[in-house]
Amino acid sequence: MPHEPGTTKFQIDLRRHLREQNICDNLVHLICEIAEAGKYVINAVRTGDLGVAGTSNLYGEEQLALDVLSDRIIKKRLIHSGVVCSILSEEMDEVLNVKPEADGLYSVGYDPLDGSSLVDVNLAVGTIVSIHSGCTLLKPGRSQVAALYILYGPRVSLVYSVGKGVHEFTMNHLMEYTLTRENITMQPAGNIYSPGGLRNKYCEGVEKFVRYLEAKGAKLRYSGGFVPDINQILLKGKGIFMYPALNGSPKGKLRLLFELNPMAYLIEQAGGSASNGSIPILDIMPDEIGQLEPVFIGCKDDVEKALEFLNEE
Ligand code: AFP
Repeated sequence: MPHEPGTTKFQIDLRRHLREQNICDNLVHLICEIAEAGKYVINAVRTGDLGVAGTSNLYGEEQLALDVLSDRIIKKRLIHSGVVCSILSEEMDEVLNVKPEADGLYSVGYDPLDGSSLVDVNLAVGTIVSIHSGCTLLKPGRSQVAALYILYGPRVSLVYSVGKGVHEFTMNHLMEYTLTRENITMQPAGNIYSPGGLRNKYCEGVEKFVRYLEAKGAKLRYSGGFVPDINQILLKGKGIFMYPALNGSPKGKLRLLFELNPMAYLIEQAGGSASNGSIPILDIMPDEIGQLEPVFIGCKDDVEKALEFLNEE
């Protein structure tokens, strides 16, 4: 969508860019509310308590005070947005029904602070959001109407798609999000790989794929944070992230509803692909809210190559 003449892309703020996508006003409002919540989350990350909350989540993972605070900030914003009917986050044990089913409402699945355990060593973390129309999140990721993440790094950036390309906004000194990249696209193959998990627990096919990548000179880039690791591959337009099935953890570690589906939506919108090793992530019909899936996500040819090695087994 070309901008009005005389406007440089750096003057385009998030709300205006969303309006140019010709989407429902409620969806514009919802994404802007989530973006606004990110300003309070970044403040909590920069100054908040790094201790434990004394509770654990659905996965038995100890919750940090920041996990709980970030979740509360976003949840409150979603509830008061007036356009959300159901909410689910990584920090919740069950879906929260906010409003009865009605037209123009959305369901939101989110990881409020993915990688939170990295904050106390000052590494980048992020918020990941999946948006469906209607009141259920237990649908294949391909039916999402939007996905976004907010990356709390040296700069705060927000990357979103409503199915019409992938666009990056960066927070300026006034804490406004301004357009910095539009219609981000990925190359067919790349030279970065992010191998999650423990290599000594990889199956033979994944081990052979990693050796193939090393032989072709690919560079290992892995921070332990899904958002910065995906952001690097997306913005450089080249590479693959994987968190495969591990011996002892056949479904890997990452959550389908609020980590893999939104990231797969964004990567596919940028021309990449995402698979669980058998089928595209976005085609998986979720059985339960806490479902985990192995993942190979990034450049289309790199993901295809990974599947070749897996299928040789
Ligand atoms: P935490 O949220 O517990 O820090 O886990 C982060 C994460 O879910 C995802 O952001 C990373 O890609 C992945 O785990 C890293 O897992 P490993 O530490 O097992 O490599």
